[in-house]
Amino acid sequence: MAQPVLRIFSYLPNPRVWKALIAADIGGVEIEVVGDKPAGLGTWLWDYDARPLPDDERVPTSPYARTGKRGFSGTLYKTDAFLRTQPFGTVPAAFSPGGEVGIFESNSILRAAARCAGEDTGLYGADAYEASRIDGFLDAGLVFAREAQVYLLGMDEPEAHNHQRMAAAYEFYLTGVESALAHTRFVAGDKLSIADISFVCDFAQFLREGHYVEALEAAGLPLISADGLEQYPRAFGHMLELSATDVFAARMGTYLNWYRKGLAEVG
Ligand SMILES: N[C@@H](CCC(=O)N[C@@H](CS)C(=O)NCC(=O)O)C(=O)O
Repeated sequence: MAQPVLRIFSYLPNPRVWKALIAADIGGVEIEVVGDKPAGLGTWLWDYDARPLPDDERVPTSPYARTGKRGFSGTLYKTDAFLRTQPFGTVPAAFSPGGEVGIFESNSILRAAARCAGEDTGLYGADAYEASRIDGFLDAGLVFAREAQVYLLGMDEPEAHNHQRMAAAYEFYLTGVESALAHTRFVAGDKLSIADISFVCDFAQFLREGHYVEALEAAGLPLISADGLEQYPRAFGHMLELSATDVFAARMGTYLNWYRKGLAEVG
């Protein structure tokens, strides 16, 4: 088997990890994935050589003990080497073979996968201009995804303030993607690129707001994506179409089945 071009450590499954895996599959390169279910990652040593820690090493006096900052509450165990290579201390955390270079932010891990796969895939555009346009979509997507992260993490007790920010970010991002798709077959142009991959994975994750209808209702807040198919038909259609293709479905599995089922029921 070919040598992996990257190692990724993360909780699994994770749509942010799928981004790089889909690009790697298209490019015919290997990515090694190491991790555990979300609740399990608190018992792991976060490192290039990540591994589950035995109970007696998970103590407050451990030199690796750190307080979770985003999405994880309580203690996490991160090595100094992890924090040197991953300065924000987040997962997914990617590494060059051997662990010397840390790559963070799922969009940049996706870029790394596309770059390692080579230019022939066309995933990162044909020239500096196309690549930069693709970067623009990835940047806009990150702003959207960050808002979605705060919104979804707050679903225990949805707050009007977060909901308002999410609704504005959704409208801004979806309007842009919808507008782009009015002119080209794919998000950044006439070929599939990492802009499409990032969009599909982040957007599919955002749609999980639909799992919290009751919590939103209790807080008197509407589902932001409720009329999405009518409001942004190209963007929603693109996400649904691409996620059903073999290469996306191989990584995304049944993740969107609940959403497709809901659409079918509405008719
Ligand atoms: N925008 C980042 C988000 C990464 C992120 O925020 N990861 C969180 C988990 S969802 C994390 O690793 N938190 C570590 C901590 O709580 O210390 C990406 O796309 O990779």
